[in-house]
Amino acid sequence: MGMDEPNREPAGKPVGRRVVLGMLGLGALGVAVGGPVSSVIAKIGENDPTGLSGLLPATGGFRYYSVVGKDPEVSPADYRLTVNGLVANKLDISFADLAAMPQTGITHDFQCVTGWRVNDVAWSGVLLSDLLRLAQVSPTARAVRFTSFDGVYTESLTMEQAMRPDVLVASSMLGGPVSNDHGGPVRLFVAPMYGYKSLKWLGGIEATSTVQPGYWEVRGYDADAWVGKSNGRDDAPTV
Ligand SMILES: Nc1nc2c(c(=O)[nH]1)N[C@H]1C(S)=C(S)[C@@H](COP(=O)(O)O)O[C@H]1N2
Ligand SMILES: [Mo]
Repeated sequence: MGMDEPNREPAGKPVGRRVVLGMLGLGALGVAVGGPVSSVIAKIGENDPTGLSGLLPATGGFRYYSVVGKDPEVSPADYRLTVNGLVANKLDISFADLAAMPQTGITHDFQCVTGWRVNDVAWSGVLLSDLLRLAQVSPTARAVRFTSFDGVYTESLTMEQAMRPDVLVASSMLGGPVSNDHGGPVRLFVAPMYGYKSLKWLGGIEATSTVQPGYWEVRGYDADAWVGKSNGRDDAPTV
């Protein structure tokens, strides 16, 4: 495994799934659910009021999270992204359309609110602000809602946050295409905020009049997920 290659957590590591689930007291649940261990950990870890998820073994790499049992699979050839809501020019664009737009690269740490962090991850893609400009967002739109083609996960940003130059509709990460596990072919990357803002398997962008709280936000996490400034669980440097 190369240095840049993400580790699937926890498979293939010396500390295996039984130990990890055991640490969380969830061995039986893991068996009963029968789903991917990563999604079990994601559910527990993100909802973990005890902080026990901080005891998960560090791998120095990403942990793959999905709140649904199975990763959705869409090839670049079949990929569509819609931009609609309070816009004058609705978009329904392909992977090739995105690739033909100006690309921006950002190298930035990626940090989950549960504590794991990957330093200096290379990302690239289209600025969200470019897409919103292309769609001619109405002045009445004060926020943006994102939907995943996993059918469940959602996220949101204020319009001001969405227009930042460090928010990407990313088609590349870690020096290659965004893998299916990481939310490919296209995911969001919200550099200054915790990982839960970086919605995977991006399918829809909707300009809305107000912030519509996303999947984790209706479950208690801050919509303003600035790393180091929200949730009171992190001492990382402020971006
Ligand atoms: N569709 C979708 N996007 C998602 C999630 C998810 O469960 N489903 N988890 C979020 C969380 S909490 C984090 S930390 C990152 C993890 O990204 P990774 O799976 O590429 O490591 O994805 C975010 N985006
Ligand atoms: Mo996360």
